[in-house]
Amino acid sequence: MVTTKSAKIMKKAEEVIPGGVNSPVRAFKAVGGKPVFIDKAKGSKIFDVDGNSYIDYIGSWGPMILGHAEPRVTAALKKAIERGTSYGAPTELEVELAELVIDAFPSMKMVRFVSSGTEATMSAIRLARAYTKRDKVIKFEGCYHGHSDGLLVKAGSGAATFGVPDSPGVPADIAKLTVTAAYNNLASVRKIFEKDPEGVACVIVEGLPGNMGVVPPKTGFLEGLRVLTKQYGALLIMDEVMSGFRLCYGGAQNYYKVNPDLTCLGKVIGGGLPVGAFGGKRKIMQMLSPSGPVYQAGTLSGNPLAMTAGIETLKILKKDGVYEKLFASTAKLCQGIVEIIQDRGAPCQLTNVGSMFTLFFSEKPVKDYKGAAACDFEKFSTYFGRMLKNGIFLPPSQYEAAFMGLAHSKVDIDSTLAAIDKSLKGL
Ligand code: KE4
Repeated sequence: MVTTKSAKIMKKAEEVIPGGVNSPVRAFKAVGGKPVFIDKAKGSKIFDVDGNSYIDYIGSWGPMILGHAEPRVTAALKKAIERGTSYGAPTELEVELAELVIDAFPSMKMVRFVSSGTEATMSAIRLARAYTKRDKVIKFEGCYHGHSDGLLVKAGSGAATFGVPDSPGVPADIAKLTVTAAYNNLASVRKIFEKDPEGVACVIVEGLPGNMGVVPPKTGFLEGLRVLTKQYGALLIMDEVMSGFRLCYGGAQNYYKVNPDLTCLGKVIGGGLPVGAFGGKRKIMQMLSPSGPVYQAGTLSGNPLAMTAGIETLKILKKDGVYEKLFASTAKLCQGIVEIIQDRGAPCQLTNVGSMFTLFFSEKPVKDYKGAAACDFEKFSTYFGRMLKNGIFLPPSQYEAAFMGLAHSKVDIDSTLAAIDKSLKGL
C-alpha cells in the first residue's frame, strides 16, 4: 500500500499543526504508524491522497450514518450555500431542526444548538448547576464527554473522593468538583450521593458508551441512575452525542426507556457539519439566556449549512425501513465476525448495539472500563494495520466504536469479513 503522499503531507502538517492533526485520535498514536490523509469520500468508501480506497467504519466518528456525500444532503447544501453561509441572526432552519430533534426525543421539550459535542455537554452541566444550585458532577470512568475542563478529570486516590485533572492545564480546583464513578456499578454512584447527599448537581453518562469501545449498560443500570438522581435531587444528563440516532430514530434513552432531564447531541444531527445540541425539560431550558440568567452563546450556533445538513439527514432517517436496513447489515457483519472468531479461536469479543460495534482483543466479554483497559492493545494494533492494508478503515484505537452506515453494501460486508479473517490469522 503506497502512502508516500500522505507521509509527505504529514511532514508539512507536523510543522504547522500540533501532531499534524486537529484531533488527537486521528494521528494513529494508539496503533502506531502515521495517518493517511484523505482526499475524498463517497458512500461507504473513503479515498486517501495516494489513491488507496477503504471501506469506512469511522464515518467521521458517527455523523456519516447515510454514507459520505449523500446526494440529497449534498444537493440541499449546494442550494443553501447560494443563500450565504452564516448570518449571526435566527433562521427558520433552526426551528425546523429543533422540531425534528424534539419529535425524536420525547424527553426534550426545548433544545439549544451549539457547534460541537463538547459545547453541548459543557453547557448542559452549567445549566444543571444553575438549576440545582449545586456544583458537583458525577461522571463515569471510560465515558468521554468532550474536552471541557470539568470533564477532563479522572478518579482521585480514594473512590468517591475529589477528581484530579486528566490533562495538564485543568486546574485542580475545577477537577475536584467532578467525581468519577465506575460504569455499570450503581453502588459506586450511591456511595458518592450518600457521602454528599446535597452536593451533586448532575450525573452525566453516555447513552450507549462508545468511548471505551462499545460497552452496553447492564440491565437496570440506567434506570438505577434515574432513581438515584431523583432521590437526591440531581439532574440526569444523557450524553447522546455518539449514541443519538445510532440505536433507533431517537436516542439510547428511547431504546433503554430511560427519561433523562437533559440530553446532549451532536454528530448525526449535523450530517457531517459542525453541530452540537443540548435540551430537555422546559423549566430547566428556560433558564438559558436570553429567557433566563444562565449565559451560553455561539457565533456559529444554528449555522444555516449545518442545520440544512442535519434536517436532510433526519428526514431520510425518519423514512420507513431505514433502521431495519441499517440493523440488518450491521447484524450480517457482526454475525460474520462472530463466526470468524469462533472458527479461528481468536482471542476477541465482539460487542454490537444498534449500528455501533467494537472488536475487543480480550479473552472475556468487556462489561466496563476495567475490562476494556485489560485488552491486548498490541494485538489490536496489528489487527488495525492489517485491516488498513486490506482496505478497511477502522477507528485507530481499541477504545473506540466502529459505525455501520446505510451506504455499506453486501459486497462491502463480504470484503470486510474476508479482510477480518485474514487479519486475525495468527493473533
Ligand atoms: P465533539 O466536541 O468532538 O464534537 O464531541 C465530544 C463528544 C461528546 N460526547 C461523546 C459521547 C463523544 O463521543 C464525543 C466525541 N467523540 C469522539 C470519538 N470518540 C470524537 C472523535 C475525536 O475526538 O476526534
